[in-house]
Amino acid sequence: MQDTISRLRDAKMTNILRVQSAALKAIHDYMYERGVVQAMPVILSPETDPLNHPHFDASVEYYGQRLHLTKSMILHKQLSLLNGGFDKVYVMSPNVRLEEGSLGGTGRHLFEFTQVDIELKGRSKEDFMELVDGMVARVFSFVKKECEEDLAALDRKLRVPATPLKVFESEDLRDRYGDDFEARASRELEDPFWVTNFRREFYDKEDKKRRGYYHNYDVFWPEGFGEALSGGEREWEYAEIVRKMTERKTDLRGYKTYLEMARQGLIPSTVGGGMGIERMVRYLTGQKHVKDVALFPRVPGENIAF
Ligand code: ASN
Repeated sequence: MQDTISRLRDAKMTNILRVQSAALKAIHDYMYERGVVQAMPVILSPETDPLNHPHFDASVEYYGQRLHLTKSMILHKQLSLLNGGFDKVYVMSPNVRLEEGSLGGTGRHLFEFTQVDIELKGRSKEDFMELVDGMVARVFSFVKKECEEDLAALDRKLRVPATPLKVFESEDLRDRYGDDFEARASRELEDPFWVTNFRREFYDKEDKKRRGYYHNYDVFWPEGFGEALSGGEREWEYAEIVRKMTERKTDLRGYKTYLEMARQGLIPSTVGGGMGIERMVRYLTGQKHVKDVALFPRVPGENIAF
């Protein structure tokens, strides 16, 4: 309990929360100006992101229905764009991912966190990158201007990144830095940067003519802070979705409505991604671990005090 009390009383937490407030205001203002409508988060659903890596189940039974805590709102983002009246959406989305305890020490993982999750209909990955570059520049310049004293108290010198952010192919970085290219490039480059083409979830688009090439991407923070955002152009064709779910051993029975919509050709062609808020605030404030920017941190493998 003592740890919780010290955390809640820590003067540093004031500076961090002020930076976070400024960053969130900058994001909301920017989205509003760019005509991206805000949807509210869902927390329990019969269908959610399968997450193609090991984790524990987080679901409850309610009146005979199995409901999953949201791992990401990717499927909901896609379906929200069925509405013909808007073509850009974002959500401040809480995610619960019961990760294995081995991730507790990465500095980047909480098993409950928030991402600003964005999706655009009928746009390309270049359009999405342009939108996110603008968001990053806006957040950094606003925080730098508004939170001068907080940054000084945290001994943090913030550099407003030069945009457009650089874009690298993952294969090129692998050639240059080896298999550990994400961590090494994040340590060596000065500004946040994009990396394209990762084999990931079924919903990230794989090139039909060039199998094994994915039209997706991550953004990385520099100074070794690592992954900031991931996303991609999306699969929307039924046959591709089923093929990729099967390849990833995803249980199709968990995706009844989504698959039926895909079968009827209703999934719109979209592009998007999500940026972790705690990771962004960790970088803005220069903290060691994402738990240092959370009032009530949930670290993989650790007991929660409150
Ligand atoms: N938000 C991510 C995306 O849009 C998905 C995720 O967090 N797993 O691709």
